[in-house]
Amino acid sequence: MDESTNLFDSAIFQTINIKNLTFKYDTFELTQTGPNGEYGYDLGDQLVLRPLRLGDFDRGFLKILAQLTVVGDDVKREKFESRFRMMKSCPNSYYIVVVEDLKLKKIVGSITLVNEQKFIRHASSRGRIEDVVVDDTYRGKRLGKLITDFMVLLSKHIGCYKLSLECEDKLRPFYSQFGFALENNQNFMCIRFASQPLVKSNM
Ligand code: 16G
Repeated sequence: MDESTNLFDSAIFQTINIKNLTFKYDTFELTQTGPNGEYGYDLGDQLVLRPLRLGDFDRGFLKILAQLTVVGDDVKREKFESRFRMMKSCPNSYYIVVVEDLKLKKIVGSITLVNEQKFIRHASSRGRIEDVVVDDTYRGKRLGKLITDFMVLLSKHIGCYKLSLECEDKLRPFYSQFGFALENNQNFMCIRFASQPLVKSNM
């Protein structure tokens, strides 16, 4: 693996019909983004959408996650790379897609789709949207909408029987535009273990 290694095979982008996105975007075109002809999408303004790469540690990937929640000062290069390798070794399970500003060589948005393999529902899989974040200074460019729209389409494409996420009350209108809805008689329940830091810290 070198710094250009993708978390998942970008060839899957060739098989996705982006005409099936919920919304229309000014620029959203399949393009080759990596040194070995890996696929991604040109979003205009020198922004590209592509799989997370090992080298994104140096493009501020963790800094952007820290805009969402705690990352932790202990997550240095070695820990990042070992977690990347672990995720990559689980086929069809971790899809992390980032937006890179090519001018600045900086990650400005990220979204994760976890594809949880199941025995139920004919041994299909359940998708979870996680860690949706767009750099504060890139707000207003519809990047949050675009990456979420894309991941909903990707989850359908890989065969998830359902897709879920957790969000604050104020974000419900945002996610409902893609079809997310509260289900009757279902609750999101959670335990927080005190050994983990609970408060946000700046990296
Ligand atoms: C939000 C995220 C979730 C993330 C959590 C982190 C979305 C849709 N939801 O709920 O994926 O894991 O924040 O907060 O992005 P925590 O560190 O307090 O668990």
